[in-house]
Amino acid sequence: HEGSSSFRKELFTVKSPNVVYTEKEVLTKYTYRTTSVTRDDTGDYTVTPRETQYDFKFDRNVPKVGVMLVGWGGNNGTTVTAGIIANRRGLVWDTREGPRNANYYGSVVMGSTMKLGTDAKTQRDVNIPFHNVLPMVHPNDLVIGGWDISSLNLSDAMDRAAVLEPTLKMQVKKEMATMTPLPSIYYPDFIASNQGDRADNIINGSVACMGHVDHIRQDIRDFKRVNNLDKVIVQWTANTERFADVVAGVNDTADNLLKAIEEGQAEIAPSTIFAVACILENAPFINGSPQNTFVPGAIDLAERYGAFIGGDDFKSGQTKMKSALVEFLINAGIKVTSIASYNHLGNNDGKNLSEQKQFRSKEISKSNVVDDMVDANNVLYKDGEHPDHTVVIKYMPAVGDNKRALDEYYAEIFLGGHQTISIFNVCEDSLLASPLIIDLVLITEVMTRIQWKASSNDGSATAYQGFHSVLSILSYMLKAPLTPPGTPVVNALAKQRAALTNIFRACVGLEPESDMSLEHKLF
Ligand code: NAI
Ligand code: DG6
Repeated sequence: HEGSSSFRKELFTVKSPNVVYTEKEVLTKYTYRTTSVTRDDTGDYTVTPRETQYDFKFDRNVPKVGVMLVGWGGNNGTTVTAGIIANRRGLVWDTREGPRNANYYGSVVMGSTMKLGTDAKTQRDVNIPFHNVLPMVHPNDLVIGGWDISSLNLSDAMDRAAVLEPTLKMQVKKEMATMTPLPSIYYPDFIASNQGDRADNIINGSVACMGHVDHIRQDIRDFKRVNNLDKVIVQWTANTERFADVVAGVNDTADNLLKAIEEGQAEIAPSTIFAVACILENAPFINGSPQNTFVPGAIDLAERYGAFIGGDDFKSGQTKMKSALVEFLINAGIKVTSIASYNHLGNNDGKNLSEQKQFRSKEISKSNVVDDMVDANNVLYKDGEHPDHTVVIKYMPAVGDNKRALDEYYAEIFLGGHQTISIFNVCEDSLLASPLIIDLVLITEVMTRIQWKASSNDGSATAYQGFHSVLSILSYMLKAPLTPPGTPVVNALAKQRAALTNIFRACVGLEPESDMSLEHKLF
């Protein structure tokens, strides 16, 4: 079992005139190389390689971080909490297949590696754990808290979720019984009516008001103070809400949104109230559900305060496979013509999604996930052409958290032939989502420690600043990635991972990962 302290040590130092280490920071001069393309009236392209110089400043000190989950008492909330406790204590438990021990499988940060470079002697790849590229918070060190409209303590809520083995639950029960979610805001119009019977832990009032924003802000402040934290990151892992209507004068700008909250407008969702509270409190806020929490006014507000936001909707199973498989098929020159995705599940998420408006939010976030891959291939697809794509979700209580996802990919191959690929994916949904919750926290936290400025050759001083408020770097973990207004959405999984990897590398002055391997080809 790996202790958390090792995460605070750096595994390597970079020897380069462009990289300077101080006690507190890594200062890097970085050349960002791109390719600029113009097209003239005759349709001919002119291609120009470009270089932009940036300075990056990375804070090496790993802070003490708290995570507050909205929907803490749900399946994801209880599973991720039990998982962190199990890892922290190095627990081992019996199953019918033998003993199992705590791990962080399914987390990119904790379970995957990155190629650092090539061994100077053997010319073989040197791979290191992802979490060792930059000094990061260890998930075992996270302090967890949060809110839920259900008052069950985390131990009883974990039993209700019915995800974990009894032999594991037994060992974390006592600690989890001491954890009780804070009361939350509940506007019944936004989640399914079938959730009403668990809403016994609520702050007064059933429409938006500034009192609710202030209440949540105070909760964050108290949590930070009581636990002596440097930073708090908040994630929405509560029920999927219906989409909010985007209405001019109500939620279209930051000022209108704040005014609408003051006036008690009925079209402001609880998740947007949490987002506003976090932005004002400068606590990064990530939306793990599909609804449009980040109405234009919320994004505008985040930009105004330079606060970090990210979303939407954890990408755990079916969509992750889809964004890898479709990218592969289309890049292999195979024309995907239809995708049929069926799900059935029996947990409380499935129950909530059994009502039309909440299902619709999920249908939207699951449906737009191959657009960029299709648009990128103008050999296979004409302008505006798109594969047929359907998404079905059914509530089947008997299967509990063991979600079934059945997918059929139908494609056109050489000379009018067809290829049909069927996938049947079964696993506990919350065991897939929990590591994503951890990754989102750890990566977001790193982003709070990176500063950049455009390098100036003329000696004029520009100030360091943070990344854009909308953290599109989190796209790998999210189904419907939120991007800075006007910028493209990338769903292709390999590209999302490359962005993550290469931004981390840039912070310590390393070139993007290259798979050219010329050292094995030119001799
Ligand atoms: P869940 O239904 O077990 O948990 C949601 C919790 O949120 C419940 O305990 C509920 O009482 C609470 N809640 C509802 N409204 C609230 C509010 N206004 N404030 C505070 N708490 C509130 O659902 P689960 O399985 O944990 O999923 C959570 C969310 O994550 C859902 O929206 C789901 O669609 C989304 N998601 C889950 C994935 C997975 O693989 N498990 C993947 C992608 C998204
Ligand atoms: C039904 O699909 C339930 C949903 O909450 C999903 O399980 C969840 O959004 C994960 O979706 P995906 O497509 O990433 O497996």
